[in-house]
Amino acid sequence: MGKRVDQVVRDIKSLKIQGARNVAKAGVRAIMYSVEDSRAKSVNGVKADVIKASLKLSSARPTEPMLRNYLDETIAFVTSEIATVKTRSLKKFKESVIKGENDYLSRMEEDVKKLREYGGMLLTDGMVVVTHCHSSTVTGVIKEAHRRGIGLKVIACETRPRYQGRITAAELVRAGIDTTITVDMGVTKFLKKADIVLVGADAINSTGDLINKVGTSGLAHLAHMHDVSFFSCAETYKYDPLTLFGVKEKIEQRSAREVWDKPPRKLKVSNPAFDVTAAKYINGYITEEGIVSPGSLAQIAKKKMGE
Ligand code: RUB
Repeated sequence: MGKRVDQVVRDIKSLKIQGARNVAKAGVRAIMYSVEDSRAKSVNGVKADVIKASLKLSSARPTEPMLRNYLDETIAFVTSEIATVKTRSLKKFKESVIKGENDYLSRMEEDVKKLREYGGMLLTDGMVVVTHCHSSTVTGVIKEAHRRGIGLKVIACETRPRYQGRITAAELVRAGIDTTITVDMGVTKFLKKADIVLVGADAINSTGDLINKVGTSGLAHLAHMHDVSFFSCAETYKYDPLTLFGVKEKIEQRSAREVWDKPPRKLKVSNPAFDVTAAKYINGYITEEGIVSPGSLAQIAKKKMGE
């Protein structure tokens, strides 16, 4: 299947590629590598390589439905191409799969552009915005508002144990935005004067609960306590259709070494990558289809993805 796909899988596992959108984009590009690097001599052979790549990619991080949704569309597309265009050459078939993947990447860009505009509607001059971890969607919304001349103060939680909050803080301060980084629990003090919390999303379930970086749910509770609005910036592809059938979103447990490289013997270390924020603590999802309530997200996503 090729070394390039394996490299992407390693980079996703090690968090060299992090954040659901970046993971999904890298996965879509990896499918193109699987087609380009395939040595198969038939369209069905290429399809088998695409399926192999897709299985490896989707298991790289279990809590990433956006990647899985695009991989599922890929398999459906490849299957229907084979079924409908039987006489086409191998070269043409490969070109059409690669074009399909490029179309997905363009769609992702169009969607996030719309989402940033909707997000901007919630932000006004002088607001204090709290965020957690690194979400490219959230930083995109904030930077777009800043570009339009809206002055914001951002508080970024550092996000133990992998410190993705530093990526957020560095990106925003480089963009010229007034940014403060705080140790995770230090955020309590800032919530007293915050106007809004904006976080990303790894997954959204059928009842509108949010699965995002561990610490998000605590932040939502604090926001609720201080009467601060809490929104998640998420393309509808973050919705996990399997949750409609009662499948629970699997929360990835990461290595204990990320928390403590040489812990005392017999110490138990818990390192979940994500947690679940109940829909009742979420004012809304900022999506490419508009700002929607947690209760309506699944319906809107289903319409977009097709039943
Ligand atoms: C990243 C994280 C982000 C979401 C959304 O966790 O929880 O909030 O993935 O990101 P990790 P985006 O660093 O473990 O991947 O908005 O870029 O999709």
